Amino acid sequence: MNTYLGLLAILQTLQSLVSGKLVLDLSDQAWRLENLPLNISVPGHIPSQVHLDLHKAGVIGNPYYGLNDFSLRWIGQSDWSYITNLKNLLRPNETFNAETFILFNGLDTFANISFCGHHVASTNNQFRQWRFNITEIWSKCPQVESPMLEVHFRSATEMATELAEAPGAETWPFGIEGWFEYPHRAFVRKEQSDFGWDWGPAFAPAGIWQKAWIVQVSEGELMIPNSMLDIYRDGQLNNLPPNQNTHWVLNTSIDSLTGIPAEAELTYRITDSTGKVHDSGSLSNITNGQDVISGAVILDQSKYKLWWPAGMGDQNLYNITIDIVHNKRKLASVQKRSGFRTIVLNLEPISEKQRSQGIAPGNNWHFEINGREFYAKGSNFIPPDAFWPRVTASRICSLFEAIVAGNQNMLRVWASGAYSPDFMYDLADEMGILLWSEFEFGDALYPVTADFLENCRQEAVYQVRRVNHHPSLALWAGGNELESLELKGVKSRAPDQYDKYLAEYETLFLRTLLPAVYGNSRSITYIPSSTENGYLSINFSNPIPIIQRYENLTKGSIYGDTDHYNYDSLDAFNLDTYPVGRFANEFGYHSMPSLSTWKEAISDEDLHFNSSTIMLRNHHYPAGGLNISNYHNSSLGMAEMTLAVERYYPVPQKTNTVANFSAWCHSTQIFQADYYRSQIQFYRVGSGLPERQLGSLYWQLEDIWQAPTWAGIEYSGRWKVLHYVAKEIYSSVIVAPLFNSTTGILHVYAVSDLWSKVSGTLTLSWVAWKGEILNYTLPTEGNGMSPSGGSTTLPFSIGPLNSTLVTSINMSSVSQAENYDPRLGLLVANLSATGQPINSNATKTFTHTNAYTPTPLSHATLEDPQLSVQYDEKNNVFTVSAKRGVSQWTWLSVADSDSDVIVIFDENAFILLRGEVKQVGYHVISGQSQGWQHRVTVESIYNNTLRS
Ligand code: BMA
Repeated sequence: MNTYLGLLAILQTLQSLVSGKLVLDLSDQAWRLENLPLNISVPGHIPSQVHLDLHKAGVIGNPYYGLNDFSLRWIGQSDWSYITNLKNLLRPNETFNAETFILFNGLDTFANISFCGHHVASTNNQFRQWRFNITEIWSKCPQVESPMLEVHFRSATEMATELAEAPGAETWPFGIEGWFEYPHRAFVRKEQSDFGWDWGPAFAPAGIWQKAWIVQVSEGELMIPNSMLDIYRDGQLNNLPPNQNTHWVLNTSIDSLTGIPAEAELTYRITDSTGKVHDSGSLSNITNGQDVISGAVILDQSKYKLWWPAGMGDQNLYNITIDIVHNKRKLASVQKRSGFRTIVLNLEPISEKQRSQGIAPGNNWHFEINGREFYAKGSNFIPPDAFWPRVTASRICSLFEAIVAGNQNMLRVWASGAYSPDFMYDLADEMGILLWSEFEFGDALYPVTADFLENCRQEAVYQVRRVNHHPSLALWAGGNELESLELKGVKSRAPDQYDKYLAEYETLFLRTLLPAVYGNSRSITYIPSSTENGYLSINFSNPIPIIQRYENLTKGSIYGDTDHYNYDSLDAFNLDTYPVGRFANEFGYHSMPSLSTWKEAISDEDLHFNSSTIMLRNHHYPAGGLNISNYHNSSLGMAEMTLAVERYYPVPQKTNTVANFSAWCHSTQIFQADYYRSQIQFYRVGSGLPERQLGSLYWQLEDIWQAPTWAGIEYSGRWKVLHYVAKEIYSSVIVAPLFNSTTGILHVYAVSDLWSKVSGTLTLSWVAWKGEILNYTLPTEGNGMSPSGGSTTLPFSIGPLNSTLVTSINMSSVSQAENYDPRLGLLVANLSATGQPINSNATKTFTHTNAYTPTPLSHATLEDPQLSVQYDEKNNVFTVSAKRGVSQWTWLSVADSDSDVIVIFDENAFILLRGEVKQVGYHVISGQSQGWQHRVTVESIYNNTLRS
């Protein structure tokens, strides 16, 4: 399916190019990549980047190996040329009166293009599609048979410095630009993390990173470089929840390289996935600006099935074909696959009705799909590779499978990487993953010269039009943490200049990007910043309808979404330190990748925790941000992980250094997962509290390379402990023990994100580390516990998309209680409930186990659970059991010798009680190693720390 999809995307692009025109795919040309001063001339490719081509030619080693992030910086700091001789290019003559164009879907970044020795153009934006008419130049070199096409790239890091140092260039207070490796990225419309980020390397690559063509269009023909399709409810306005009972509007707008005849018409044809035609006809309200033609039609809503995200219904998709017709002749045809849905980020004031339901005043900040509130469960997506041309559809497909398997329904595609390729949206459409998308601006303020703004506007218009038809597109945000970090930063660092920078911020993010969205889409919400307090007012009769709230807050009211990073691990499980808001769009802590993943990138002698190579691959600098005094202080990131492990878990003490390193890496992952679980369940409980919290997207889904980062999925595709734990805590119905350290009370909640009521029971048992269930009654508050044989069973019911407090236990009086049992280990909570999955009438049983450990494992007297694992060949599952004590963080893994095979288990990092037997399925995501199943190992945190 993956390769097929990749091909389909390319074919779809070409299809619109080919009919009736001559198209030369520049990927098929023989290219040279040259740097003559460095004496380098090797084969080049399209789409590609310099590092990839140099690696392919054997000039450099694997850029991801060891410290190549540093030693290969000369590549990003040099200029490079891609050169080819074009054969097969036709000469216009009397019978073939064609115009000739070069079309680049992406140039990274500062390119000077020449054709036949003549300058064509200079470019300065990685994210724009570049279209150049070279008809005149072509006519200027009549003798040349096979003209030379040259694309010369200037070093982006050097250009950034030049732009920043140019007379009159904008400046900002120190620290406003999040500066990781190379400075001045704000001047450059290039993937911002190419200059380094706290989770990634700084290669600053260059190249023709997207497809490119030469197109010859003869008179009367059209060539379509980009087009927009918008499906929305009649009367819908961006940012406002639409009426779900109105018909659909299909609006389209199509770009053309050559002039569209004045009387041209538009027709449409809609088929479902079986090819059945649903509807066809003509579009009305045609406007024709020659280089762009638009039209719209109302579609009967009863004819179309809705598109739903994963877990909420089917992903119904339709193929929509729009033809440009003139004098009954089809001049061009555009085909897009789309879906019928509304997705809105509701930022409206809390209504009286909501107030009467116990929701705190302020504003909403949650998503609604087809008019329904839902709990957004997910994570943040960063560029999956420092070199996009090698990101395949199958890589994305595998990540998306992990998202769906992980019970997630939304990804925030973080600003400051690159706009997602078409195949990524295609896969998301098919798999039901909502993509919160962002313009590529982040952790900086940006220039506002007329040129810069126009460059950004062009970029935004192209990208919005390119992807608007995808039902998975959930939102456009202006950039990353601009309001919450950047504007606040200016206020504290240079309060007297706040008004100036605020005005500049609004110029770009409200007056430039917002119209780019609203002018090309009625279906998608726009917010200027990923983390924000929403709007103060919205009025569509104003040219810029939104007035942002910023710090205009009323005490007791709740606004906006939150992010949360606290690297003092002492606070990790102190719920009072977590933000209370309507939606958590970022939160996290870093951890190490596994030994097998490290081995892919560093040498054996570097396999110890604080080896220089590992420390230098840790780009997480001290909490509170980077400044001159702590720049390159990588050890801090390492220390944060070490301290957290020592604080909460027994410390690995293996005598074999590599085994000990591996155990340490694993322990950092356990802390990370534990911390995220604590936050995710806290946020989910908030769905039933006054904050009416309706989303949590943790930082971050996956890795860009092998390094200590916030990721839950390693570069190799292996799941860290985090992804397994997130999968479990994102199950629809969960039990969540929340301990309030101020009051000393443990509140046990049941939470459900289903859309109808759920009822069930909760069984609570105190279990000693040796494994026996203690016959122990606890001092309780609210719902009293009625013990029977050591365990207590309590009934509960939860309303739709809500949480309910099942019981409260006063932990401060536990140790003083008369029947206190000093063997107290952990409180195990088992939930079993019945209810209806979303969009289904069937009844299903939901189960979930969670635990609360009053004493951190670092201070507990853990027992050897005597774990064993057997591969059950007949059922193709692993049978895991614990003979003795409690097994905490039970971890199945493939043997080191089988690291060629990458396996995902259906469950991992779970609790296993004494005598408990669990069957665990799996699937292989890549590689093979004969008979690996028989060598799978199982360990608990006890074994991980055991001296051996
Ligand atoms: C937030 C993100 C990223 C960053 C992450 C971890 O600031 O938006 O910019 O990588 O936290 O520090």
